[in-house]
Amino acid sequence: MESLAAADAGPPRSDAAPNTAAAVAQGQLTSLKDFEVVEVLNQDPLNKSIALRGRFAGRPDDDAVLLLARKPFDGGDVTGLAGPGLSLQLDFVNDIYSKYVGRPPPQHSGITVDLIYPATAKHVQKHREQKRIMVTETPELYERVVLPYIRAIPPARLQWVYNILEKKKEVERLIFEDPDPVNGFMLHPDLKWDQTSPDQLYCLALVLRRDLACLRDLTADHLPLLENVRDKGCRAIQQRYGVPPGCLRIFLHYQPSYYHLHVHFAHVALASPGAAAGKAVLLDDVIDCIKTCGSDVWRRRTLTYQLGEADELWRLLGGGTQEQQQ
Ligand code: G7M
Repeated sequence: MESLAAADAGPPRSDAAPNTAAAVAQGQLTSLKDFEVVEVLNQDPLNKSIALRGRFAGRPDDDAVLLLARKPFDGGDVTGLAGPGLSLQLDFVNDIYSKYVGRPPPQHSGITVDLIYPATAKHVQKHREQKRIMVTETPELYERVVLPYIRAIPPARLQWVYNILEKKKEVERLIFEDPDPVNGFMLHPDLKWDQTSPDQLYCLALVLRRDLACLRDLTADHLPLLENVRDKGCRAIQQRYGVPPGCLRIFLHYQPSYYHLHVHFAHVALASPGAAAGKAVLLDDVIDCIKTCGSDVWRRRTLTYQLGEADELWRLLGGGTQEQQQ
């Protein structure tokens, strides 16, 4: 789809470019008046979200990815929502059943807006609707194809991680920190969570050490690290948000998007696609597997997981071949 907003946008304003870029970098964007939608990348009616590709006026070469999602309801504040502030327009009545379109008061009508700018082709691909396939990665495929792929990823992709670890960004969002250089980690709310309702809780633990890329690197040497992240992460979440360990789904992604070891803590009630089989591996299973099957089990195992068709790994792993064999 070309230029959804182009009709109203008028010619690009030459003064907008530097201001917009600086405002985005400094987190001072107050509206999207200079933003032009170029493409709807994906829509998810279930999660009430949409992913858009667009450009800012005066910056025709820089893509932006904009993720819009309706905020979940806050069950603690129902009187403010289902009260006089909610205006109703009838859709239909049938016997005892009726349906309306409701316009909530301003404090209940927010959406979350995630912006990636400037976005790389990888970001655009990641958020574009695509066919998913399952691939089976043998240890041999890992050594020959996946490991070289991981090693070739430019370090700049991890800049946001290093910004957190060096306390240059998200400092005020820090939930917990264990500064131990070997077993330490930092715990923050994940980008995906706006911290409004604890039953949508989603936190991310980033390990401090920089020599572990993903699940395949984990051995018995890392059991103290993994158990430390689990135990202290759970405790910190319970203290801060009142969510007990039994309500947490704690997992790693394989494949992850970012190859610096990190652990997801998500409320068990959250039906997130990232928690699906073929993507999430429970931290307790990672630990138990090492204990019961041996230190190098994650190097020796064949792992089956989902990939998007647009993912470079899919092509490198012989995209289509495995699918045709089914
Ligand atoms: O798939 P993978 O395991 O690599 O997931 C990475 C996680 O990092 C996702 O859940 C993202 O939502 C989260 N994330 C990504 N970025 C760029 C940021 C960020 O800048 N800050 C925080 N707090 N989380 C992020």
